[in-house]
Amino acid sequence: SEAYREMWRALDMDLEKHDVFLGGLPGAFSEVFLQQENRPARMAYFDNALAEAHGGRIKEILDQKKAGRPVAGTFCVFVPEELIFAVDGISIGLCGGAQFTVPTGEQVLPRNLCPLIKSLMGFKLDRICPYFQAVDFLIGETTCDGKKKTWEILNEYVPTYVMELPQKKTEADLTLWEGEINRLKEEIERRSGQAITAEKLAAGIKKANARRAALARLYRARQADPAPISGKDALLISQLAFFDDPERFTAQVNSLCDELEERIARGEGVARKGAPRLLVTGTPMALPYWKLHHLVETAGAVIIAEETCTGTRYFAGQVAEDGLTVEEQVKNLARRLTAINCACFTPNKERVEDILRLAREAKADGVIYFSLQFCQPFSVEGRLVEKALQEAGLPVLRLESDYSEEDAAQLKTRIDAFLEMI
Ligand code: BJ8
Repeated sequence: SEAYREMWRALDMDLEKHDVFLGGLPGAFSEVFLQQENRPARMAYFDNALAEAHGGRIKEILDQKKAGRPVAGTFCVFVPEELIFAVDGISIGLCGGAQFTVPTGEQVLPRNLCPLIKSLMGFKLDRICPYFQAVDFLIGETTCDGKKKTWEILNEYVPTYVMELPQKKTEADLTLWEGEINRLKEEIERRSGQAITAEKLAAGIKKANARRAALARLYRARQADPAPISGKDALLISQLAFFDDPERFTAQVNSLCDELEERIARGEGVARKGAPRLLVTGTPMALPYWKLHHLVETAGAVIIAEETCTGTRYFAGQVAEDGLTVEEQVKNLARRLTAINCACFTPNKERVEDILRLAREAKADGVIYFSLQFCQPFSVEGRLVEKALQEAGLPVLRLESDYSEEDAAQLKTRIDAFLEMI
């Protein structure tokens, strides 16, 4: 609408490029999502949330910003959004999942870098992401080398604060991380002009915990056979978790879970009973990356869990709510470090244990180990995971890909062969 165009112009967006970018999305969305059979009715909320991602949701954020609420962008599930919520701030997960912006990212970054990083950089340079235009500041973190060094470049365009995330999980690392959370707290206090009291932080922790609990409930519903919801729809919900208003989103996920639980009670599913059930593990899949899920599910299998940061790692590690002082609360926030098993850590054998447990809980027939091209942590760790899965007798298919569609036919052939074998 004209009102949205006015809003985008005010955000200094490149309207022409943005038109081209948005132009391709409805067709892709319809093909990937709307043509699925027997979708849960309550997916309607999430379909609309996606449709309004550059419209209604941005307007809402800008109104809240005008009312004095700070807006922060993040790129990693370790960054404690609880601190942003504590000052009534808005937290947006900004990883990029679109091939469209990769070539622009490559103007300032090496080509042999993970597409997630090139895409997010391209979104900023192309000025086609209203969220990137609306944020007051970004919070980066020292995870993989690619991300860590990208913050230095991104900082030329948007103020980027960097948290030092440790790479091991000893007591010394927990102490370092606790200090980093305290420093972020001071930064957010300075930017928002508000002191973070125990009461405010408790409210922030509750908000984030409630969202994690709702996503965990969705994950449990997917363990049913037949699965009551497709992997594609579950992935879309995870992706929207990074943008949507957390309280409204949580209520909608819980309402969807009510519907899914009724389906389970009736024995009703989206895929036919007996369809191969696959667990996907590896790198995160940022919006609008749906390629792998679409290929797998159109081949007749159903994805019943993702051990990724757009899956179980996002909601891992509830934060204890028993902290009475801010110091105790920050300690509780820091302890979440031990619950998320990202390949950026060494050693990281807990991730292998997570994958085996998730495969068992969700009754997986096989596992797809997925890495984005040039992601060193996840592709190197693939060998350990593959070995452990083989020892446990679980078939595993290792795939590496980027955001382009060039390898779709080749991936399809390998997925088909895998499904035939399991
Ligand atoms: S906790 S997975 S969100 S770092 S950007 S590591 S895909 S080369 S995203 Fe991540 Fe936090 Fe870990 Fe999760 Fe590889 Fe790309 Fe790096 Fe990536």
